[in-house]
Amino acid sequence: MSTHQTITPELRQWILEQAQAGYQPEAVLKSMVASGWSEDVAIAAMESTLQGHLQAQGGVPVPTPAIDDSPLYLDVADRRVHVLQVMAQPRVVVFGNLLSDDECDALIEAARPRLARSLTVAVKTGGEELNDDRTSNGMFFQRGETELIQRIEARIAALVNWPLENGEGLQVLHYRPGTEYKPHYDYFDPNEPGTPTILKRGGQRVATLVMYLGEPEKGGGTTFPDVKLEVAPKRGNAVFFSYNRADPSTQTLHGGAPVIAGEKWIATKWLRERRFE
Ligand code: PD2
Ligand code: ZN
Repeated sequence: MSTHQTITPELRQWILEQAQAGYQPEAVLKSMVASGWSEDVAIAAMESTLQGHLQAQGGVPVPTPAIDDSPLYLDVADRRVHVLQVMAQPRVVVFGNLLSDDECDALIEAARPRLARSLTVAVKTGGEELNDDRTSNGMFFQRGETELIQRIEARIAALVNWPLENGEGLQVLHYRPGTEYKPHYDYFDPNEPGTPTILKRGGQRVATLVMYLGEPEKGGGTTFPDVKLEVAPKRGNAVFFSYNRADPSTQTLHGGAPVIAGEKWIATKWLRERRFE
C-alpha cells in the first residue's frame, strides 16, 4: 500500500460525522485503520480535523472568573478579591486586593536570592533560552513549594475556577528602570517545531494571571496593543486574561512596558488545559 496517503476533505467530513454521531475517537481510529489508512495518517487526520472543528466552535474551555452578574467582590478561599475592570474581547479582568502587602513582600523576599536573567521557552527545541525581548530577572517556584505559595495557588484556583493542578509553578520577575517585556503571546505557537514537545506536559496555556508585587513609580504597565489597553501595575492587584485557541485573533498580544522609574515586581501564573506535572 502507498505510504503517501493524503487527508481529503471527504475524510475530514467523515471524521466529523462520526464524532457528531457520538463515536469515541478510539472507535473511529479503529475503523479507519481497518479500511486501510495507516495509523499515523489516521491519527493526524483526526487531530487536525477535530482541533479545527473545536476552534470553529470557539475554542477549548478556559478558566473563567464568576463575574457574569457583575459582582464588585468575589469571596474566594480566604480573601475578598475586588473586580475592578472587565473587557469581553479580549477577555481581560483586572482584580484588586488579590494579595496583601505582606504576601507581596514575602514572595519578593523568597524570590530575590534565586533570581537569574529570565529565560523563555525556546520555540525551536522546547528547551530554554535567553531572550532580548525580556530583560527582567526571574525565577520559578515549584507548585506548592511553601505554605504561602499553596495559599496563593488555592486562591487563584478558586478565583478563576480552574484546577490547581493545571497551573504552572509561579514565576517571579523583577524589572529595573529601562527593562521591559516586549509584546508577545503566552500560548505556544503551533507552527514552531518545539511546540509538540512542550504540549506533552499539560497541553496549551489557556490563561495568564499577572500579579503585581512591587509597583514602580513610572512605567511598567501591562499593555494589550491590539486594543490599546494598559493596566497599571498596582501592588496587590492582578490582571487576568484567557485565550481559547493559540491564535492572534484572540487579541491577547500583551507586553510589560518599560519601567521608567522605580522597580517593578510581578508573579505570573500560567494555566494549562490539563494537569501540569
Ligand atoms: O510584567 C508584565 O506586565 C508582563 C507582561 C507580559 C508579564 C508577562 N507578559 C508574562 O509574565 O507573561
Ligand atoms: Zn506574557
